[in-house]
Amino acid sequence: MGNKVFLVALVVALVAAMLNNYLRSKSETRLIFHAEWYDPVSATVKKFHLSFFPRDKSVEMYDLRAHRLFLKRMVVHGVEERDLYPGNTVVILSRQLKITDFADASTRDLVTSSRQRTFAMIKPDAVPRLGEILDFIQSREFEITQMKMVRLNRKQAATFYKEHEGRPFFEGLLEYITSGSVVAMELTGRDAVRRWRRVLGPTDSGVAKQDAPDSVRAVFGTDKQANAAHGSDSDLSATREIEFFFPSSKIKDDLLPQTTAKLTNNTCCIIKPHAITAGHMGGILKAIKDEGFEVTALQMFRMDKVQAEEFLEVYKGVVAEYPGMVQQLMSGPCVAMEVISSHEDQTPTRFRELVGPTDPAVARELRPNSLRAKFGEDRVKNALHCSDLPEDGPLEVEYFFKILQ
Ligand code: 3AN
Repeated sequence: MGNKVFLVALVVALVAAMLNNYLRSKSETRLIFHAEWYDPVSATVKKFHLSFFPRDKSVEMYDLRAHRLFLKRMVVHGVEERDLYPGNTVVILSRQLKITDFADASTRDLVTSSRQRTFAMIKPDAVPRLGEILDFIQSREFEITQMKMVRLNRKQAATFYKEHEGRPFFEGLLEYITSGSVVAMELTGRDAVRRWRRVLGPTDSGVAKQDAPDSVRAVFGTDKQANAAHGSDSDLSATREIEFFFPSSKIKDDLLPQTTAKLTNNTCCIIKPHAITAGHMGGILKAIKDEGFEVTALQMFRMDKVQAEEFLEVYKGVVAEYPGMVQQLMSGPCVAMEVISSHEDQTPTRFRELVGPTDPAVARELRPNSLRAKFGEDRVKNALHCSDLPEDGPLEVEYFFKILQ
């Protein structure tokens, strides 16, 4: 009798657990994307359905050609919901997967509503305070998904501001916006167009100081013209303006705003993906400026495995962390910069000192004020790469700002 009761109870418990699991899996959010991976061994592009389960941040991959499960649901370190959108790449078990599309309508709705894009431009008067502005942007929960320092010529500026042609301030606006470097950015987030306009504040910085003292234009701007930053006024303008600075297909060179890299007497510095994700970009730029260096070119890149290996090739077989360094560099967006200073040919050596020892733990002991001491985690996630030898600087800057352009 006792055995019977026990058996019935066991069966009931099992059924209840199965039902619970079934109901949970039914109601659980699953984001599903089309993704591709180039398999160097078979020299073919493999196509997958990539699923992501926000509840436990696990992923699953289904091979679309072989019609079989390729990767059983598991938690993969470093893959976050915010990384999953068409056009981006994610690294799963050392494979760099390119997300090509949404695989169902609910994923499209969920992702597009939380990932609206807008265009922001930091104007010449505010570029010297870029670090502070990046902190401001990140603290307002915008993700910087593209970024490039450029200098507009008259024709490009007139095209960008064509809706203001004929207005009394048009000539002055062109003169001002072409007077120095600007930093163009794509910002992504929920309700990004409207929120960025609100964070910017009124057009006139004088009015902003009165009416919206916490806004970008109040804090960083001066007047109606030198008002620190621009923001798209609608979804349509955002698309046009993003395409103007970050074209999705090749356009005529004279229409594309050019990089500001000087290419000589410089050194190269890269902010690594982990430091960007951790929100250190602003802090790093502020520290570089405070120590008397100037960032004369800057651009966000997404490096693939071939590019990361090529760029880090000198460390192959020399540094034990080489494979980890490659993985880190291709794990998300990085920001490459050209750095100069008044020390001319001593810039690379002095900048290396500011960056500090390779190992952040050593840096914290020996050079607590160095950038790696402040922003690094370990020998691979050490926040920054910088040119080793003075002669490497111009070559590395050229790699990013000429070859990869
Ligand atoms: P917003 O950038 O706030 O949308 P718009 O689109 O009216 O303002 O003007 C575009 C840019 O033209 C402004 N950001 C500002 O730099 C410049 N501007 C607008 N109005 C004036 C003005 N009255 N005097 C000088 N510059 C102006």
